[in-house]
Amino acid sequence: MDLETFSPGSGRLEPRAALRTDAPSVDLNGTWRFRLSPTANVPEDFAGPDYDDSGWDDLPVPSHWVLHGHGAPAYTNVVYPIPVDPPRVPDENPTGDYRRVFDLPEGWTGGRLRFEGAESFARVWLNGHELGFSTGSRLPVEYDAGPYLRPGRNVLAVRVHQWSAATYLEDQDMWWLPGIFRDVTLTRSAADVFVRASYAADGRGTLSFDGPGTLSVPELGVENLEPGTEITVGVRPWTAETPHLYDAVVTCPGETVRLRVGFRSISIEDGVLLVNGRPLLLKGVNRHEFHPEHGRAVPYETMREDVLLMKRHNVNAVRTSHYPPHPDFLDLCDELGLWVIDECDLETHGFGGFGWRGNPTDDPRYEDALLDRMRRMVERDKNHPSVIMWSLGNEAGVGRNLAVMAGWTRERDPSRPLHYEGDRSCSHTDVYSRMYASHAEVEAIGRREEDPLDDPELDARRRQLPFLQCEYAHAMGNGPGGLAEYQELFERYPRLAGGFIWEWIDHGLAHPEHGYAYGGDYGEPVHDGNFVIDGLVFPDRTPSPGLIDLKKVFEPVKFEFGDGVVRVVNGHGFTDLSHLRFVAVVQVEGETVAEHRLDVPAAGGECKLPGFPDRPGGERWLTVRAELAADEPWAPAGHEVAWGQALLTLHDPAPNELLTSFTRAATEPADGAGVSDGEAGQDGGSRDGVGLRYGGGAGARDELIAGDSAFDAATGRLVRLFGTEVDGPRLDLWRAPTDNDRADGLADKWHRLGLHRLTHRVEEITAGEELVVRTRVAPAATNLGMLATYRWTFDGGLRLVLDIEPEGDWRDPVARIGVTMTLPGSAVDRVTWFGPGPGEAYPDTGMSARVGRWSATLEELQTPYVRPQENGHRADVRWAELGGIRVSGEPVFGLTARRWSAAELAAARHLPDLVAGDRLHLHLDLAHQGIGTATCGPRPLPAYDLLARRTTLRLRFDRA
Ligand code: IPT
Repeated sequence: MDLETFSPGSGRLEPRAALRTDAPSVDLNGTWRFRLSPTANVPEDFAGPDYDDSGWDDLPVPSHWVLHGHGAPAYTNVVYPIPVDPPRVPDENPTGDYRRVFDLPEGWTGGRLRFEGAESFARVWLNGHELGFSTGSRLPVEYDAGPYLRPGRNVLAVRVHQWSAATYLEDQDMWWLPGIFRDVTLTRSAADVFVRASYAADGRGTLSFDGPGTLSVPELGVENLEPGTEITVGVRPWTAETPHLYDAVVTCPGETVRLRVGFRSISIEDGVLLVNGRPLLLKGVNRHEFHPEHGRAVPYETMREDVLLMKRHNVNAVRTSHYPPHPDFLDLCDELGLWVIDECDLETHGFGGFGWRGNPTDDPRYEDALLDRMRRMVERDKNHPSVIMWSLGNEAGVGRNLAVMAGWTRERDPSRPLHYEGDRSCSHTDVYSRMYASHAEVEAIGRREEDPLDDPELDARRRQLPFLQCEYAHAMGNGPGGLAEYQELFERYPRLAGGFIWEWIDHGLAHPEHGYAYGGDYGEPVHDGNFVIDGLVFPDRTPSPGLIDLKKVFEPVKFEFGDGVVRVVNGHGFTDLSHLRFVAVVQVEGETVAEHRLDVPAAGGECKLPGFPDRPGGERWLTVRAELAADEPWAPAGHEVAWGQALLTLHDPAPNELLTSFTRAATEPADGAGVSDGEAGQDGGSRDGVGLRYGGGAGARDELIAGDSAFDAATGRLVRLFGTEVDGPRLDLWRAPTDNDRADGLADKWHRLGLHRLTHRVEEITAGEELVVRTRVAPAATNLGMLATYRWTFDGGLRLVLDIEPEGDWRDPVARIGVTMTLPGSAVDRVTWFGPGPGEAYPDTGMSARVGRWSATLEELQTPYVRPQENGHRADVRWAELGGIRVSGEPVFGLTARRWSAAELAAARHLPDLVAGDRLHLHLDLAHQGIGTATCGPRPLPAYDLLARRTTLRLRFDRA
């Protein structure tokens, strides 16, 4: 067989719509017989009906064979895993032979064999007759089975080759996962229907259709509409916010087809993207099909979970990166309401490395294949109201074949704009699309002040197009940072139609040893590591902090607080606020003291707040929440859609008690034989040095004691805090680099400078009413340093004022400025704090954190990024209690608590590498470096760079 043919297939029937029909069908999913061969050169005798496959294995269909013990998955982003030599492919070409025996129902005649997706080159035989072959892995294909079906027993045989000429068209950034991974059916359905339903802003819809038979929509009183006739009816429009669908029936010869029709119109006016005449703001995500056990063979319930999760996090749009999804996914988008950019199964990114020489996109020999892919997508998905744009593909360079794809599509379906990002000239598209453009560039485009194209005509045309970011805010590891600033721009400039976060899910494959595997974990010779772990949800679909933040940033309701009033702003595009109820909650130090319903007008507007009770002590906060008033198909009543917070009153803390002086004592080393807290408390309690006590004996240590806390007299480090043995807070400037820190080049700079191996030198210790420990903190081999002066006082609690002063020419941002101390691991298992929570927050993330009283176990404080890295920092903490100690900020501090050190965190490659030690590592920070999204896109905005500067950290330690 010629795997190196440019032809997209043979023996196939014309592509048609995915339809629900009452035509009989036989579900051919299930257990098939399977054999894997290392090359394509295997006898074809297996296709015969009487072939003995008893020596083969069982394999489920749909599935990928590499996830069932045959061969292994491989991950590459841009580069091809085979030599770039189109259309040729290596002799080593994993080839899966499949056999399935089925019984034909009695009286059955005719029919089509339909494959929804096979990766990548599939030949099909029925009862020994070859029906044809097809490529285009994520697109359906049908063969006429009629002539070869037999009454009773039938044998279907399929041979799937991993590599073919078509491989060059499928270079998407994802795992290479061969196999029949979507459904297989034998169907007697043959109908193709194209319903066109548009909406005019005045409540009128127009309806027509192409296809056999007649169309009825009982709810609209439409009966037996003939093909090609257009009628106007009064309808409720379809939008992602109001996904009204009308059941339609097309009575065709031999079958009755059911469709759900949604009326909506997409247009572009003066560079603004409109739906039903109103501006559309896409709050989108890029969705790959992925399941940690099943790869791209995603179970229906999982697809549904994706849509529900998106809706519940205020996501309103999906780009089906970078291929058409399983058809059921689009049904769910119609039903539950998501705007969709449906993207063709095309990417040739690996040619970019050679200046795009030889790119199939510009190779006439590949024209048929590219057009074939576009046709099969458009024909399959043309009836979905959720699909509002067709995308020609992703990262496929530029070339003549794009014009062919676009030309055909415009003719076939003029109702939807075309999208393609890879051609900056926008020659074939109706929208200007970019990926990972910086905030500044997005703003320039919003103002229509972008840099011009060389060709003035094309430039003038592009300047009239709406703009969207088909990918932005790369959600790899900790992050993305900068979401709020992008959203602010999208909402400010009408030309900006929003965008799609990269990407929905971490593609971590379940792995017995690593937990979740990424590139390289299967021994791939060429791979791109954890670049495939860049999602808003973890592989098991637990929302990551990035998604929780995104929910806040995408909120369709905003609150503006004034004196005794709150202004509620409706940010929906197509609905008012009548589906929401509003609750106001007042909390003092995180304890609820009042709760009220607010009467908010359906259109939004100003709303008077009732008087709220107060009580002394701490902070009094008002939180207003918008929740669903009734169950929606995507979330139950009470689901929170948006919230806002305002500080009502701030009570000054009680003044300090009288100070206790520090006194010198000698004690045994800290192995439990030292001073007990009772003794230390008594001894240290005097102001005149009476308690000075030298324990003597070998290994005794001089201590400076105040109350029940003690410092090592030689190092000035805190060794005992209210009886708990600790290893004192010391200046720390480093964190386990995030993926974004690495991509930004900062992680390397920190490493070269030695921020992870600071040395501490005590210059002077003076003790009296105040214990002052002057130190110089610096890494080896540099003349840079930090003068760190710890000033301790004791007034029943221990107060630290840490002055930090950089010495030398510090140029690059540091990772953090704060202190790190350790406690016995057994002392702590839960942390309670007052401040923003419950999730992690860094300078340019954590928009979802709200002020309150929170409590979490140490385990819950860790964010399980698949590739371990800095995580779990709680920002602006007022106070935290752990292990009998209360730490307070003056006014706030950043809190991170772990059972491993930053060095151990940095060394881990997978989550199981992190093993709890016997110490608790407590980081109390003044500031952190921003996160940004440098793994793909801009580094942190300048405001979020943490430059070394003279600064002061103030903390208190009390008994909890
Ligand atoms: C962009 C790709 O379109 C996407 O598939 C993914 O690889 C993403 O990058 C990074 O995760 S292309 C990039 C060169 C901007």
